[in-house]
Amino acid sequence: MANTVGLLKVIVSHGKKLAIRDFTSSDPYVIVRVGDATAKTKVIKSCLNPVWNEEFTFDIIESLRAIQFEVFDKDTFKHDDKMGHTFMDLQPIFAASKLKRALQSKLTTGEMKLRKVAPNSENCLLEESFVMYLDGEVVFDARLRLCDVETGELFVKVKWFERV
Ligand SMILES: [Ca+2]
Repeated sequence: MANTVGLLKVIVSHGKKLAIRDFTSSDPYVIVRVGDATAKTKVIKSCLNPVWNEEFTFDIIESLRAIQFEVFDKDTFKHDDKMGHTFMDLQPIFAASKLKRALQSKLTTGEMKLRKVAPNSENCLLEESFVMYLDGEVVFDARLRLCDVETGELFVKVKWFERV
């Protein structure tokens, strides 16, 4: 692929307090959008706190700024219902990766906070989070607020592998 700057591993971990779209529950799944590429988790039946723990890998091109997540309720006889959407800004991860490169000779195994990311109007974070250096990898664990929905949080983790 042209201008590929690295690989992003996206782990869709779990959801919390998701919205009800059937009688008393929902059958949630997540669509991950990274540029033109999409991936879909499995459907968890009748669950508002689903655990997916699914990992997807995407090629990342230079112009990409964010990844999108959409949650849906699977239905059999009608269109799937929306359960909110959210996104993750990739800039702090790219910046942390640059820092990691600059520090390379000083980094060993173990873990270190590379960059603090505060919740603001430009991101969907629910709490202050850190892009971490974990045994050679750049990892960002994020708790994201779902938008355009009455309730719901999405927990995702990304690992960034810069092409060198
Ligand atoms: Ca359903």
